[in-house]
Amino acid sequence: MTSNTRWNVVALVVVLATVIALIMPSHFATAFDVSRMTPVADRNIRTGNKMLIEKEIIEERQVVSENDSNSTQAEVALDEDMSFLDEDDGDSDDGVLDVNEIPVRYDEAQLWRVYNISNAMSRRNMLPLGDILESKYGGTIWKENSKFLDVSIDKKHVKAARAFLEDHNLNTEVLNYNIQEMIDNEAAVGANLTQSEAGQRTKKAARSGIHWKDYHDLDTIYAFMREIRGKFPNICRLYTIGKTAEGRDLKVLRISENPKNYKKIWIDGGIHAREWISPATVTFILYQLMSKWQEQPDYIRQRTWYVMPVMNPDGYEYSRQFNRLWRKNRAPAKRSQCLGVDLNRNFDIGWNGYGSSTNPCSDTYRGESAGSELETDAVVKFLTKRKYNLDAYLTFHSYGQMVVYPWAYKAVKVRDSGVLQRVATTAVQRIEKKTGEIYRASVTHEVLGIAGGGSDDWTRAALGTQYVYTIELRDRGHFGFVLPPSQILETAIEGYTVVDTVAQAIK
Ligand code: 0X9
Ligand code: ZN
Repeated sequence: MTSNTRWNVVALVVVLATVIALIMPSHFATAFDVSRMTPVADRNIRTGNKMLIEKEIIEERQVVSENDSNSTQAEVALDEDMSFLDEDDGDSDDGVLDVNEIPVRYDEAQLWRVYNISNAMSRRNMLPLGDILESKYGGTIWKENSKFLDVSIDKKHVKAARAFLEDHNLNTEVLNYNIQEMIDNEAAVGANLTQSEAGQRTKKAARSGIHWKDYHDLDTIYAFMREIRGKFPNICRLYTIGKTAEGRDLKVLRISENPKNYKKIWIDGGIHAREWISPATVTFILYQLMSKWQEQPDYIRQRTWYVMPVMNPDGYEYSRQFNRLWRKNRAPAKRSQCLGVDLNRNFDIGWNGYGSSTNPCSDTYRGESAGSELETDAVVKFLTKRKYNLDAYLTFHSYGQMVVYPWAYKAVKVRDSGVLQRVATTAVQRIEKKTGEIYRASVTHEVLGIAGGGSDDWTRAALGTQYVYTIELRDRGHFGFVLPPSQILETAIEGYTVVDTVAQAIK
């Protein structure tokens, strides 16, 4: 290029940029002037709560979503596989700035463990500690139990939050100094581990592309379920039991040689979006069940398995694309700009009680009413129809390394808690032999505190299922939700050990 032509190109770019800036001044200002945002907007960006920045944008958006709903109607009529391939992935292409689509970063945000929280919480006139750290210091609660609270604090609040905790004599340990670094490492390690055979992070190693060296997107997980159905058409059935608020399918795979007579075991994962090890473990369980089906013992083959790896697909995809620490689903609230309901507070058991929030901006928001969410409703209806012979309900979460059983909504044990404790103890002993990891077996309320609205308690109370367990997978707090991909396989083996033990316990 001659220097004359180069100058002509530069001049043309400058003129074009000026024209565009003149045509769309408000969009430029709102998109890039972060300093104009109020603290509330700031908080909503951090937590990924839905919020459009200007009124005119909200109006524009309403028109777009009307069009969207028309196309969704048409898509529902498609054949199951096609509708999956054609589904709306939630990406809007309308050029509107939506803070939900700005990836949330956690640069130099710290992860803390605060001890002796029950002392602080029992003081009169004091909000629960978690609420204060959330609302005043931009904290995100990772884990709360009777002994400690794990909370991440944004860089800009670290100093003030530390002073607050010191003022209240709350002993605090820093578990991690840079959460973003941990998230970046998780992605980089996954990419490296898959490099040798696949070339890149999500590249397919087999037809569905599934493996357990990295975490996968929803498409890959659903493709894997279809792949299993395709390989075992006589014993598998793939259900779409409902749709999410963003139009994604809710999928369950049934495996059975005799659905009418065999005892049933339900397994789910991904109720909480950020607990990525859960869907990874549940897909591994599927693989483990099916890879040597013919050689499986009777206590595996003579069961009907229902497996739902991702109960919260919208939240899961949101946590992959925009906010690694997102927990809830992505349903809009009626009277708030904040999005999302904690599905494990939305079931109709102790819904109105302790351990959940009525605030739509909270991470433990219980929803408008019990069973208000599409995901909850779909699972409740599906399971209720199949309650006969439903002997086990296993739901995978993270983190904490625990196998817990009802009740969680009240400080009481189920009448056969001795049996549940014994089977859980067997499972944790077998885990220790296999991988050396220590899991704890216990009734839920003793180790995790009281919380209503859980899927586990609901299944036990409403359907009378005997072996109801919530399994909190790895780790014990070092990486928390951001468990390195190098630990997926061993953790998944631990999950499978619980499944195998429970299947054996069923008579
Ligand atoms: O609080 C939860 O929903 C679960 N812990 S997590 O950190 N994965 O969110 C524990 C669920 C135990 N059961 C009930 N609370 N019903
Ligand atoms: Zn969870």
